[in-house]
Amino acid sequence: MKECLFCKIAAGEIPATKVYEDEQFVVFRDINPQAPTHVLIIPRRHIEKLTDLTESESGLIGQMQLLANKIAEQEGITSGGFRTVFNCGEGAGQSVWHIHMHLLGGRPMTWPPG
Ligand code: DGP
Repeated sequence: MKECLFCKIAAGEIPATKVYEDEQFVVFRDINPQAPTHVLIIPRRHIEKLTDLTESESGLIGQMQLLANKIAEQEGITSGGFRTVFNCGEGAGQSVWHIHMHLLGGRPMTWPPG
């Protein structure tokens, strides 16, 4: 998607601190981190929001979580606990219209989130 910020980051057209990338996914540090580790896991494929996922894409979220587990290990935040979050829709705080999983850790997490 030409005008999508995260598509541009995935393509390397806009700089970001990438911590992982492969053919399907890119992981980079959030520009406004809410925890010592705060990265965003995105599929390269442009999908606006969770509710746009189709049956054939249902495996994508599982793959993203497995990748989050791997990055959490890499970041050393597994034993302390971490959180993965999707915001879906404006009311939930989604501000970038390309699905992304937040991975946060490195500090105690409270509940409920704001
Ligand atoms: P959300 O509110 O769930 O749509 O999360 C969007 C996140 O994207 C937010 O935590 C800030 C982050 N973000 C926005 N613009 C940029 C950017 O240009 N670079 C990086 N690295 N992160 C960004």
